Amino acid sequence: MATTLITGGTVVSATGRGAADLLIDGERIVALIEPGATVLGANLTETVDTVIDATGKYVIPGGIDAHTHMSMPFGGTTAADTFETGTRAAAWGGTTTIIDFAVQKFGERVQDSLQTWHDMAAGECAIDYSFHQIIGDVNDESLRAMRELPGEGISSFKLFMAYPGVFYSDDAQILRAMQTGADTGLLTMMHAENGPAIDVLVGQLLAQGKTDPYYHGIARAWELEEEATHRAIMLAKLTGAPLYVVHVSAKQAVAQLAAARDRGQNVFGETCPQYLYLSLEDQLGAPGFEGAKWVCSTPLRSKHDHHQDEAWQALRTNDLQMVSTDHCPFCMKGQKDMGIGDFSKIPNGIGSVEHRMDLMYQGVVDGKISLERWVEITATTPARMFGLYGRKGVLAPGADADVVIYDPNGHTSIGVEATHHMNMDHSAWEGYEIDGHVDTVLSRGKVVVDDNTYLGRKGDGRFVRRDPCQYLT
Ligand code: DUC
Ligand code: ZN
Ligand code: ZN
Repeated sequence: MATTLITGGTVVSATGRGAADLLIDGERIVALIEPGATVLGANLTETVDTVIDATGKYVIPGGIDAHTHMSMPFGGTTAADTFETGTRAAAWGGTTTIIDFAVQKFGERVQDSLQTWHDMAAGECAIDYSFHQIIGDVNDESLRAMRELPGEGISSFKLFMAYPGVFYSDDAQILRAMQTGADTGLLTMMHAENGPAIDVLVGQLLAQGKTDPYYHGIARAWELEEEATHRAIMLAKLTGAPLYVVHVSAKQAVAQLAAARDRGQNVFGETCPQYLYLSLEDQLGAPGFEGAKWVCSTPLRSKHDHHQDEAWQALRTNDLQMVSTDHCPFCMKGQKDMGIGDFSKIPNGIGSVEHRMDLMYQGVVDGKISLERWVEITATTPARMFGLYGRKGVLAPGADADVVIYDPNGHTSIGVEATHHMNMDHSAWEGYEIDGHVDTVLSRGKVVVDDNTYLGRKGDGRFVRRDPCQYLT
């Protein structure tokens, strides 16, 4: 097995930082050692196969993006990144594991949908991957099938309170699925927006001739995110189901989660970079049809209501526990443009899988979160939350050697112009400048990105079976 020593860097974990060398044997980390240590009288730098100099740089666990949608059929089209292109872009950006969503469509068997996602991803991925299971048709058979998921290495499932006629579950279905989830040791993930009420508002806005992308954000009012979040929390309380609310954007939804946590309930929330940086007015309200680039659900919120500040604050106080991307990219040409003249036909989704680590690092530079919290919300908590900890999310003996060497003195320009690697004809982040740079990325001991050169291969990434989720209160 080849040995690698990452030397001279500052190793950063969720709890601290310090000078240490990282010794890797094959796919695993074997030791964190004092810089310049000797083993059996020999200097390690002379005995290992490869030495990587990380002087002046941070050495962190590879990022885990726990919310992606590669090749997802949605909104009359299919998300533009495949497992091949999307995981390659993720690797470029310092993410070494994704957890994507297998989608059970209405009328489909859960097992068949999971197999479909395995077939789509197998042999295609540049980095390791796992799946959550979307239950899009809660019925007796799918509830039975949910009981098989832990045996398949799947420890979480997702329901939608939005998208009536597509993925939507009503309250009775949610209650039953949560009961089964609680009983089976599965974490319930929830898209919390009141879909039927949104559909009424969409119809009314369109009837008034309000067809621009901006009105996507008006129809999906924060009240309908707050209400659904509250309802999900109450149903979870009743059933004893731990609850994880995805893509939280409204400060009022954050407050619902915080209040439930204060009462001692096992509820958690993720937010996404778009809700920390972008707004209803500046992006969704861009001139003409431009705003379509930022149509996603939950939607971007008003910059006048301090949702962004509250989300950063919640990340600091652990009222929100982690940051994923909800990576679901659609091109403007041939996909987003289906909604010219009717915002409700714009496929919902933003592509960010490549930029999450950088965008969150900018939060460190800007004084919004600490360096340690950066590691925690992008790697360590996702690993714990979703049953990967020990193997992923930590630099410790026995863990997979998924490692990012991050250069705080480097610089990253984001956008199509700067040649991003996602399969998109635009970037939701065009022009963003980051005061840091992903320098080197190792996936299970193999260097996949080295100083702006991609060295990975499709098929290097493996499916990772997950343990039960670890609920952090
Ligand atoms: N929201 C999105 O923006 N895209 C995918 C699905 C979702 O809920
Ligand atoms: Zn969603
Ligand atoms: Zn999603």
